[in-house]
Amino acid sequence: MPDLLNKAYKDQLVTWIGKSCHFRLLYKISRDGCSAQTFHQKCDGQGPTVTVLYNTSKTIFGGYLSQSWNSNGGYINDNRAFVFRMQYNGSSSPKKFPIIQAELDRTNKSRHKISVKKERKCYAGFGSIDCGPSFGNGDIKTFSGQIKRTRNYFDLNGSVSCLGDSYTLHGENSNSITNDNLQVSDLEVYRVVDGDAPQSILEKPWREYTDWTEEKMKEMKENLLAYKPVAEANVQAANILLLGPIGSGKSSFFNSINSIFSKRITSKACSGSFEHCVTTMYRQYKIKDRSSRKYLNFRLCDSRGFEEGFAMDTQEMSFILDGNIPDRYQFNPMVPFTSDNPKFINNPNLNNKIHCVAFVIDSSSVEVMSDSVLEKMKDLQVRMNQRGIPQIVLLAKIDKICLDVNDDVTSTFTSSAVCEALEKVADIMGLPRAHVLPVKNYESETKLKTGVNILLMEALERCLDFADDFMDDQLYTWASEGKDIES
Ligand SMILES: Nc1nc2c(ncn2[C@@H]2O[C@H](COP(=O)(O)OP(=O)(O)OP(=O)(O)O)[C@@H](O)[C@H]2O)c(=O)[nH]1
Ligand SMILES: [Mg+2]
Repeated sequence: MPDLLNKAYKDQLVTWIGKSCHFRLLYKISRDGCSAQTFHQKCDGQGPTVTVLYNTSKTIFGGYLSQSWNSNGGYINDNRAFVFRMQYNGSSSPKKFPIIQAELDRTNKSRHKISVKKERKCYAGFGSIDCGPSFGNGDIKTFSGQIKRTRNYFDLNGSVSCLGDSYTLHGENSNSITNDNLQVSDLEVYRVVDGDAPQSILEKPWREYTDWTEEKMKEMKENLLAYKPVAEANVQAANILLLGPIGSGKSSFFNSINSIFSKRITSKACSGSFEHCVTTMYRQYKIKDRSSRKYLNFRLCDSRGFEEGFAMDTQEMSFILDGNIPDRYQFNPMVPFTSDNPKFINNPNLNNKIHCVAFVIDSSSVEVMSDSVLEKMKDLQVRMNQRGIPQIVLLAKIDKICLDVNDDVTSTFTSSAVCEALEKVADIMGLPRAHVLPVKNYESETKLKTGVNILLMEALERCLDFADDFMDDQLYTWASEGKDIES
């Protein structure tokens, strides 16, 4: 989910902070949920941060701390802290309100004398596990506990009535800074990182994708659960064939999709990193939804990876595309499958055929893909084109080519590294860029993540759309040739 702070406002913050720096989004209530506990999990100990609130009066305000947030239950002493207003009622109106340094008398008692020493103390922030970001001595209390979204905003239970207690307001007041309105569409906390922003994150996304919310994820899941192939095709399940170089993430893609519907990380298909192919058996995997205990109406067909030094039998691949090869067929590069094999499916119908091919390509090795592997894929594409089978590329392992995506996949569509890899793959494969879908498979995670699920399901939805197009096309061809669908 892209951050909301525009470049001009970021530049303004850099000027106020007084040194070259850039901003990394740590926490965002519309994405991560509005909970004090989550805020502390994501922001404690992260060094300097900027907190930004966007209220429903179109006013943007917040605060900067050069010290880390903590959950110690005490004040954060920071003489560089400030609160600010960026925008007021929809118009740009930047103003910085610096911290007031309180002079405190500290009494030192030694055996012989009592001395009073002046000490400067700043009540810049308050770190408590029960509270979201809090500035000053109650100047800006954002929220405590957990706040549920109300329609399209969060009605924060904090207050700004003490604004001006610990920060100098230069004649302004809480109303002219915040409208005294804590109904916010969002609250973001950014880590302030020294140095200029790396080029990897672009100002504008290269592909429009704005909704990374849990609601969107649920909606996508519902859509996939409701998916049925084109009714007239009389096909029980759409068949998506996963193809690609060894170790590119084919089995992991199936495992990841299976995990989403199992509601936990699963690894039914063996995956791993070995010199040779891990998958040696052709598998047509169905996926069962854990809640409804129903199978989804598509199959992910996992196959052996293309390997240098192992000649791929293109006839065998044609048999897979045409539906002549059964589930659980053990590939044997020495003895390819032939029509004499007793398991050979004669007269396959549309149920057995592949309806969409998804090439799985490791984004971190696009540059080093060998010519022989490329040649194999091109050769196969010719066979697919002859049959009119649609093709898609799943650009996997995007977490390996961009640190920001590794931190958080919601940066995928602003990552220049992902954009470059995608353009390169589209070019190599001769496919439109819209047919290349970035994904991150589950590999080291122990828990499901909303953003990862959304990317995976987006890719799967496209495969199913394409599979439907293929079935439609077959029906049309057969109708025009006067054949029935069983032929
Ligand atoms: N970081 C990262 N690692 C991944 C991703 N997808 C797969 N992997 C890892 O890459 C390795 C190979 O993944 P597999 O799913 O076994 O690849 P495959 O294409 O099925 O490989 P073969 O069956 O050998 O052809 C495993 O160690 C996975 O954990 C991804 O999106 N990100
Ligand atoms: Mg595999």
